[in-house]
Amino acid sequence: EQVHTADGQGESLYSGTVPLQVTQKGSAYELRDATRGGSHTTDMGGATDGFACSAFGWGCKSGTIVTSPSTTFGDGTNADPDTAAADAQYGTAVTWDYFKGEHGRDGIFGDGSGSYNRVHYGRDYVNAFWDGQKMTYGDGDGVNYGPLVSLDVAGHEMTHGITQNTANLTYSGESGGLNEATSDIFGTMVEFHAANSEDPGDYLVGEEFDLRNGRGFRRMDNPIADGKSPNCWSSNTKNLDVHYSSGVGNHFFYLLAEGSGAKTFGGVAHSSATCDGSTLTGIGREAAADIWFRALNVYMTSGTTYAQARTATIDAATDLYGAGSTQVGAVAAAWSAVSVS
Ligand code: ASN
Ligand code: ZN
Repeated sequence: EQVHTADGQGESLYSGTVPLQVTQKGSAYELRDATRGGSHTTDMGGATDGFACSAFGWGCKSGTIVTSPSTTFGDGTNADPDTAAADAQYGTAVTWDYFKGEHGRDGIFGDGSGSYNRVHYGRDYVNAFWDGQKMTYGDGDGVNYGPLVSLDVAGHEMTHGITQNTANLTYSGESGGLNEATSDIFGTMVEFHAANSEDPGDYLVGEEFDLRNGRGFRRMDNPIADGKSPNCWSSNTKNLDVHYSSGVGNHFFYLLAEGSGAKTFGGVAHSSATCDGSTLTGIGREAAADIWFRALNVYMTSGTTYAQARTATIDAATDLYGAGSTQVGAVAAAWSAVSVS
């Protein structure tokens, strides 16, 4: 059967009016992007997976493909359930384009095939996740948090898929912290990649749907601001929840890209201090991200520790910029600045 792809658009919650590739189905349109491996978005209508899904891998629900009578999806408000779907689908498109354009990665699986998003998962669910096959997004509780379909979180969840299909960092201990940091790093890069006036790009994670103070769950310039994520490595880092032990990797990446001291992103003051008192100059986001991606794709393995991540990123920077380059020196200095030697 021939696929009829059409230029559509989303009226999103967090990114304004966004372009979407949609698929004609009869006299209607599906939120399915034939130009990006058939990536699509389904609506769970408040349903969740049962116990048997996580325990045995059956009883998982796939939701209903989001459909519109026109090429426009959503109305920019939560009154229309297709609005959050438009954000999720847009997040997939931007993440797809970021990884393909910047890192030559052809989708999560590296073979050009797509995955899918499930939105409106559960009731008052304040989380999002990758389960090995697809991304799932909750609506938040509507009081402190809105739907978790912002670009940084979409990029974060899709990056879990890419990590699983590259280094496959085990999701516990230090490798788990590196897995989480990888998702925060590329989720942030995706946000910058799509930077628009409504969401200009910053090193906060989840600020768009934070209805309390707009600061989100985590921040990379000063991870300890959440009270739990360490700025500096210690022998206890491996014992922390992976969403906190990521702080060391997030802080490293910020220092490598932006350097120490104060900067402003998206109108939000950022400030990063080193653990060893050094002063660092950043090498820029693109170089830092290229180094991290090559380390993830070529050098890191399932059991990589922070000390091994230092070696992996130095090796990646050496490949990309040459031994003795400014970038290699900056990678070493930024790891030392988060107490990883
Ligand atoms: N939102 C979380 C994450 O992607 C869900 C989890 O704990 N895996 O990290
Ligand atoms: Zn994660």
